[in-house]
Amino acid sequence: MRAYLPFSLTPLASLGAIGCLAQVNLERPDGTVWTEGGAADADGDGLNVDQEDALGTDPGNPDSDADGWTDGEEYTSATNALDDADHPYEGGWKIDACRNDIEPTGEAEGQVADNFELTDQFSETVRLHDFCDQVVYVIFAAFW
Ligand SMILES: [Ca+2]
Ligand SMILES: [Ca+2]
Ligand SMILES: [Ca+2]
Ligand SMILES: [Ca+2]
Repeated sequence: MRAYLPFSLTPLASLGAIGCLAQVNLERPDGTVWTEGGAADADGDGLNVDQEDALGTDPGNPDSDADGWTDGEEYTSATNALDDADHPYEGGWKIDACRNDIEPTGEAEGQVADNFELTDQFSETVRLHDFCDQVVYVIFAAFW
């Protein structure tokens, strides 16, 4: 099942024919926008050929790592389009690109916690650092 993602691809020009130029405007969750002109998006994944070259993805395959998410969806979701174990959450949870820059500092108030994992209501493993720059409430309970 594919869930709604709160991000969108905004093609400034959608030219379908191979060899045509297309400028594509891609916005990531943190608001950064990547505008790149280049040969048209022949595989329909939302990335033109220059963008695919820059990312190392296959311009002839909409899902280069075969994880079920297109290269364009992965770029705008800040996941790795070349790693099938890394993809957007089914629940549509926003993943921020800063997740790879986080260094845990400890467990005291004000420190950065380890990148622990929990299971969400879709039975998918979610990782804390994916939600950097967002407010996250974590409720713990223990039973004996
Ligand atoms: Ca493409
Ligand atoms: Ca592609
Ligand atoms: Ca993919
Ligand atoms: Ca992936």
